Amino acid sequence: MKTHTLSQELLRKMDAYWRAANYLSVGQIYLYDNPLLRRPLALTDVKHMLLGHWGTTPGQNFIYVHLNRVIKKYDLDMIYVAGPGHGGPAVVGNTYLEGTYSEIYPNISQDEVGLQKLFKQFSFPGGIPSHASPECPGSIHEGGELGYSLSHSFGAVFDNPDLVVACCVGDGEAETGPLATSWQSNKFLDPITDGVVLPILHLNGYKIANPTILARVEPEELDQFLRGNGWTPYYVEGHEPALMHEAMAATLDLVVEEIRRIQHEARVNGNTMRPRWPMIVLKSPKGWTGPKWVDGLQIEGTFRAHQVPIAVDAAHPEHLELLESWMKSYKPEELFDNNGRLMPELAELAPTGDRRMGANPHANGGRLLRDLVMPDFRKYAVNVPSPGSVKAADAHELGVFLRDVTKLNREHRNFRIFGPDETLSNRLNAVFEVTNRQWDARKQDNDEFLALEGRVMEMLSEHQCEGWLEGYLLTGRHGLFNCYEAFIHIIDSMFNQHAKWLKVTAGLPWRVPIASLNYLLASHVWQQMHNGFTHQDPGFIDHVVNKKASVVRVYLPPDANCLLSVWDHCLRSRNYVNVVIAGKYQAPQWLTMDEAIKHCTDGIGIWPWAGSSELAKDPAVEPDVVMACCGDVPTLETLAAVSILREQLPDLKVRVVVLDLMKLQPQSEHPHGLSEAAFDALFTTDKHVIFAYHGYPWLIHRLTYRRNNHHNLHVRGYKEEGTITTPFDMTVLNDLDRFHLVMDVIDRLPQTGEKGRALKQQMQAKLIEHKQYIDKNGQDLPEIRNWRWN
Ligand SMILES: Cc1ncc(C[n+]2csc(CCOP(=O)(O)OP(=O)(O)O)c2C)c(N)n1
Ligand SMILES: [Mg+2]
Repeated sequence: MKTHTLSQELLRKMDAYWRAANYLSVGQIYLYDNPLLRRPLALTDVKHMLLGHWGTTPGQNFIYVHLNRVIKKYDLDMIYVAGPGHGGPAVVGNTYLEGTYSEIYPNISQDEVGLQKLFKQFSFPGGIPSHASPECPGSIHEGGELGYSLSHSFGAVFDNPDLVVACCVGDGEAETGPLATSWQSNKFLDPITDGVVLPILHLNGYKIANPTILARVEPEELDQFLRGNGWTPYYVEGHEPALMHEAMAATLDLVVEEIRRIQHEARVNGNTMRPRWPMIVLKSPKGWTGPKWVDGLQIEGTFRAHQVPIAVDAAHPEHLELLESWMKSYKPEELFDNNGRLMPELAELAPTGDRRMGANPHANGGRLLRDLVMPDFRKYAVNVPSPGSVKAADAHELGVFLRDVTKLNREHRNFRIFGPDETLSNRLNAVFEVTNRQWDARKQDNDEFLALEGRVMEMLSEHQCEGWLEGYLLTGRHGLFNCYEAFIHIIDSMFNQHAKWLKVTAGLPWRVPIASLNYLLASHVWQQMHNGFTHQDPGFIDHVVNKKASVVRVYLPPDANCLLSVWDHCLRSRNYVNVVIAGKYQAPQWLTMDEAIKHCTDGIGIWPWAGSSELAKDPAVEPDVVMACCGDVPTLETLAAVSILREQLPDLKVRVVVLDLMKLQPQSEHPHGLSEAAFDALFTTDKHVIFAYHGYPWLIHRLTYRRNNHHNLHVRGYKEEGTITTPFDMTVLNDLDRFHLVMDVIDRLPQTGEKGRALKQQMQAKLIEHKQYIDKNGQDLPEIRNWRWN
């Protein structure tokens, strides 16, 4: 290792800066008052509840001060991602030292008063969380739930050729599934048009209570593992601060120069061989510089350093002294002036302006967000001369629209489509007329649509797709994730975290809104005939609606024109999670574009042409029954049921209501919710409502239990019956088919009398005929396949 990267003077100052960050970190975890220890530490200066994580923090402080040096030396555009986000004291402390914290929160000033508030607010009621939370400037990654740091980092650097994301990966975090596979993201990075991720594997040896795998395999195995994933690792190892500073500085210089060399090679010399990007393995003790032994147990360098290493309370008076001498070991009098402000000679080590990692606009992506150039979605309308007269594959029609969104924004490089492996099978094939899948591994004859640069990102890891997209959005760009409905559950938890992030940022005026996280679930539960039961699961909706109504939107457009209208809206929206579920097979089209726009704007409506003509003629006439539906397949079955009812029981007055899910909630719970009066006007207060729904039926009850007519609401939906079978049989297995819906009406309306009973028998016979036919022929009855609304 080359020595003397750092002059003695710089080394001394950097060490002091690091000590200042460590001092602030301990202060945040422990102190209620007496922030500069100007008087002997008393128990009343210590918080009652001691919360926070020390173990990871000194290592992250060390990384941060060294990143500051290279940012200045090389004028880097860099942000920091804290994989072990529980190192909140490090990122809060460092953004305070560099000045961004006080700029955003003037109340936390750079003086003794501000220091006291900084310490007190941490993990304190009414204060800030202990993680790299949205409140922390410079953060795009909370890191509360471990595993997504590299995915977020890669998402951030796509289409940001000058950006470097320094990503601290916890060695425990590295054991998670998402992180373990995210090392492979380097096969998707274009060295010309994308920036670069610098992973820093923080090999501090431990998790909460266990050693980590990567710290306990042979060094050679670790090296092989990282190289096997395509990285060139550089090692910084030890615990002696002076030696470690020099080693880290020398390594960072090497690594930055290597990154520049690779980029120059690709961008100037045109060498597009996939580079082996550099990374750093930082092997340092967990809880470095903290208490070595407490009550006869070793702390520093063990798992015991993970959280609060010394319990300071009335039961342990001697621990107070331990804490005081620990804090004093950082020599605060050398670090802060009389007013409690960082010494000027140290403050100047930090970069300035937007180069400070806490102030870098990429970490407040809304600041950089520009609207997409949008084609007029009306131009992509399916021509629908009369309801049900034509068929189309909804997702395919959307693909043509997305193709042009891709094309129109190609120059701005701010729109991408993410998905595990399904852009084609989800019928978005039109996008490949204008772009490719981005891919930087080897290519062979017969490969399709692979290129070094492309707007479509496909890796068979839902975690990566989600994490990349989140990172892309958080840094101010746009995109969507297309996925099988059943397998989107894989990222349930990541969705949770992103929705939480959005909820919190909405309350932070300095965080500028970002583009919405858009899901297209185009291979849905009713269209998995060939894949069967494992691929049939509409439960993501149930999961999503648990989240704040101000954040989540779920759309189940009944046809292609509605789907286009919905996507036009989603791609323009901000700070939401939009879940859109759509079919990908040929299906009847119901609404003209004008009708679709009106329907989608209202989110709910009576389809007068579908219901009894008496009702259409005179709005004052009350229906006998309301047939409601939500989703493309339920709408088809409902309309087919209504056509039977209208023919067989012509006196029955049937109203058809088609709606979006969010409409069902009370207005007080969701901004899309219907008022009580509007709900009653559509669903009546006393008539039976037969409701055909795309997903698990109980959700409809959950959303409507307080509505007036709830006791008359009868919901059909997916009740976990599935297999490889015909499309129509899927609905039969779950009692959602037209014949069951007709029988439901008859069962609920005794006034249908003898005619009703006869029709019910006819329906039962139809179901038997259906079963016999598919068992023999392996496809649906011709009258089902060829059914048309008329
Ligand atoms: C997905 C997930 N599982 C479990 C936890 C609980 N947890 C918090 S910190 C931690 C250990 C992390 O170890 P490491 O990544 O090595 O971080 P460090 O040593 O830097 O603290 C665990 C298991 C979590 N936050 N996220
Ligand atoms: Mg660790």
